[in-house]
Amino acid sequence: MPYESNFDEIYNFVAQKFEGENEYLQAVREVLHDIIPIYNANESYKRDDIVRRLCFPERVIYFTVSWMNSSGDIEVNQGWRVQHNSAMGPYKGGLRFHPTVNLSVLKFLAFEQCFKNALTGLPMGGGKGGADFNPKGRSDRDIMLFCQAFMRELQRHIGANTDVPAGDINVGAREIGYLYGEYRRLNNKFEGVLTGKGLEFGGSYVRTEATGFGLIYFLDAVCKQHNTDIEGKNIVVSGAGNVALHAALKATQKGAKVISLSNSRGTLYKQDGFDEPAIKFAIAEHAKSNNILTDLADKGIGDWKKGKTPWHLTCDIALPCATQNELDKDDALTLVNNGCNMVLEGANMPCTDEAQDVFKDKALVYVPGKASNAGGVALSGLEMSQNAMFSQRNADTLDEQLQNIMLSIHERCVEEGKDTANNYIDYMKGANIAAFRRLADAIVAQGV
Ligand code: NDP
Ligand code: 2IT
Repeated sequence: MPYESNFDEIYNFVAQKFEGENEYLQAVREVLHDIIPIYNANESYKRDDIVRRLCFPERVIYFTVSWMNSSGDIEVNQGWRVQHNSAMGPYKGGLRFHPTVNLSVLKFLAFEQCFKNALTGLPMGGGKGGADFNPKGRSDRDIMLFCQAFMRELQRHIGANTDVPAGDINVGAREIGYLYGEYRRLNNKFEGVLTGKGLEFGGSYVRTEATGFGLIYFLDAVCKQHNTDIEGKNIVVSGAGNVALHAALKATQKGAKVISLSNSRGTLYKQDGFDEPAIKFAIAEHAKSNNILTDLADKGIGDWKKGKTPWHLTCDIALPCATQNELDKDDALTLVNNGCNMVLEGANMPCTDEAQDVFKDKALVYVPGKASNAGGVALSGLEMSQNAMFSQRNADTLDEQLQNIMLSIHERCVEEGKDTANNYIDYMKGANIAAFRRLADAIVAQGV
């Protein structure tokens, strides 16, 4: 029987099942509003109960990581892999090591990842994993020992055609190398089971840069759409990791002024914008340093504002690139009052629901991460196809492919999110609907 529904009915059902999983429910809410009208208008979506099914991960894997650190002490951590949906391809999504990691956080990330991956147009399902391990201040040896213990558990659940993890917060090239080495030793085979690998063992050019660069390619498209240019704009960036630094680099190369970077301890402010050498220094050193931003401040590059977030700074464009819910309603109001007119997410779900309401209310350009940060996973998809062919494409070709993917995501968002009457593009709505149609069609085609 075709099954008509509405937001309250579906949301309450999900909220009751996953009580207390606040981040997960937030991510579900942000999608449901936009996709329910599409669902109700489609007989096969209703017949197959697509929306409710999409709100449940296909599989959640939990494991304990008991490991011996380099001092000989036993440590115990919790590890997960959430395999949300595989209708479009192998589960695909990063691994996060951070003390705030819990099931709700990983479920929200896996859910978002399904929509993001659908937007790339590549054959990838969605998943996410990680552990509550805090790598900050740990020796390289401890990081290696933890990665190996984590992979000993994870390896039985993944594979090049099953589930392909990658990096996320605190999981970069070094960790992917250690994880991959352990997988290879245990399984005695080369396969593209992880992305973000080193260039010497199946990695892809441009994967490291792809999320940040892709964000700026998307920003370029947004600027064109709104008859403006990135050149000369003041940009506030939060975070000082992979995404933030590569976004800052590309924006600077395009003539914008990036006036901030930040981390969990504070903000580095540079009124006339960081120059390319400073950002390149941060990129080269950030994996080795405990606080690359205070290192820069010590070199006389910028003012270190301890304990401050960057949202009080006057800017044209804000790019939150650190973590979920880092920008709340008050921050949004401050940005708007200071003249900011575009917010593009580099991180996953960095703006709270209330912050998004402010942006919508003030008709700001607001782009959700599932669209604007999709460049990273898109390059991961290209790494998978290179691995499948035992080949390696050159950097220029891949950079061009990345630009084309970001442009096509932008186009799809505009098609589905255009509100002609009010001359406004609702990028969240556009991204949700474009992704949902692809996901829902894949699920319907494969039967219940
Ligand atoms: P990194 O580990 O390289 O950098 C994370 C940055 O965010 C650091 O500067 C870190 O500061 C800061 N940060 C982390 N947690 C917090 C917190 N609770 N409060 C304040 N600052 C925090 O991670 P990435 O750059 O890879 O990831 C950043 C965001 O981008 C995440 O939301 C991730 O999910 C998303 N993303 C990443 C992709 C990728 O390819 N890497 C792809 C798409 C999205 P500190 O060092 O002080 O902890
Ligand atoms: O959030 C994300 O898209 C990522 N962390 C990258 C996932 C991937 O598989 O490359």
